[in-house]
Amino acid sequence: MAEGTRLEGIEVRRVRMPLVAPFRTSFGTQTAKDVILLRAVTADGEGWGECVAGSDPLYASEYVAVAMTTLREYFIPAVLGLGVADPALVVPALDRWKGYRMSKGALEMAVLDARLRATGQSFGQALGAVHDRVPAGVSVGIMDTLNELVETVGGYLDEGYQRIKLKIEPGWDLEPVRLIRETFGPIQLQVDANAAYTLGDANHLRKLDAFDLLLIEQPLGDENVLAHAKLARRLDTPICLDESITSARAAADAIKLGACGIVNIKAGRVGGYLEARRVHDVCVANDIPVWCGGMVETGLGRAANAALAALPGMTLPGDVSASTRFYAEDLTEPIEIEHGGIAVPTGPGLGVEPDLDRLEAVTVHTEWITANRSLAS
Ligand code: OSB
Ligand code: MG
Repeated sequence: MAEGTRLEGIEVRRVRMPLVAPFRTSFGTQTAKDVILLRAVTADGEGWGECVAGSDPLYASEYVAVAMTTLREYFIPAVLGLGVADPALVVPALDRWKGYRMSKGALEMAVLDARLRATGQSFGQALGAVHDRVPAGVSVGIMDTLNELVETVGGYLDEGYQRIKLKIEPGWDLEPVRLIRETFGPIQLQVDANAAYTLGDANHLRKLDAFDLLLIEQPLGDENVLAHAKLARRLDTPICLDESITSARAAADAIKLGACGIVNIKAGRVGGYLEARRVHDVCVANDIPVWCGGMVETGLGRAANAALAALPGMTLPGDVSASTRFYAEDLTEPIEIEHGGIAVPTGPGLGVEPDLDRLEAVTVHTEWITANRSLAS
């Protein structure tokens, strides 16, 4: 017998959340976050999923407009066709369609949340969390000036953030890193290049070894796994992969090749929280430290990430930050930083609730899809 009750329909909601400040990375500048929210309605209650795809195909090929189409045309009908709200069946039911892991993961998250709310279990309990709070870390975008960077990082340290991640790109790397290290001393510091370099930059990247960084994240292209292994042999700073790790199998292969000493886990990138747990397990089995990445989530995804970040192998601080890092007003009660940490929610499912008025205010489109019909508004 399958685990779960009847799945009655899925509401697809596209929301647009303004950011408190532009977030610039090597692949572009974001001023608002387009989010697809999925509400799975079952005979035993409902659950929420958040799709982390970006507005444009810049971080990954998957992006909001195609994710909407793929969900509507393929994934939601297939999951509704299961008839049952069983989280373990969602991603397997979508296996014959390539890619679109963020959309698949969002559907699984909605069904998992519904299931857990019905059974009274939290995401943390379901995933195997072993901590009730996790250290807060923050990802800091590329700035127009070094002064602005120092001020921004200083502000985050004052708020209690335990670890700073600087976005870098050619032309914004050695100088900002040196300045932050000199200004703030022995803080936990790391960098993220979002695939902005090539193996030809190895001698340049080696200069980062002088700054005692925890890691350098995804210096080379997503598919350049072997090149990361070559680069790793030329750097003292450990290489952490983000974009390249799209599944537990990809993690196992990259580790075997020597392409990374550390892995960033994002549930959306690997196709859901259940696969994220498997990536974690592969890394732990290989003595590879892992940490929880972020995708500028609303409070819903942020709550799930806090649970994921509390797994035993998550030995480095994640991009787990407060709601205020990106949003003046979140969709849920604000996720807060307290004594440098974020509490892992303990209530059923995600343990946080969307504020329905706030949700309405930022919604740009809603569709309600059942097994035999679809209504758009
Ligand atoms: O590479 O980690 C990344 C945000 C959007 C897309 C990619 C990345 C990021 C971040 C993390 O750096 C942002 C966060 O804290 O949510
Ligand atoms: Mg990254």
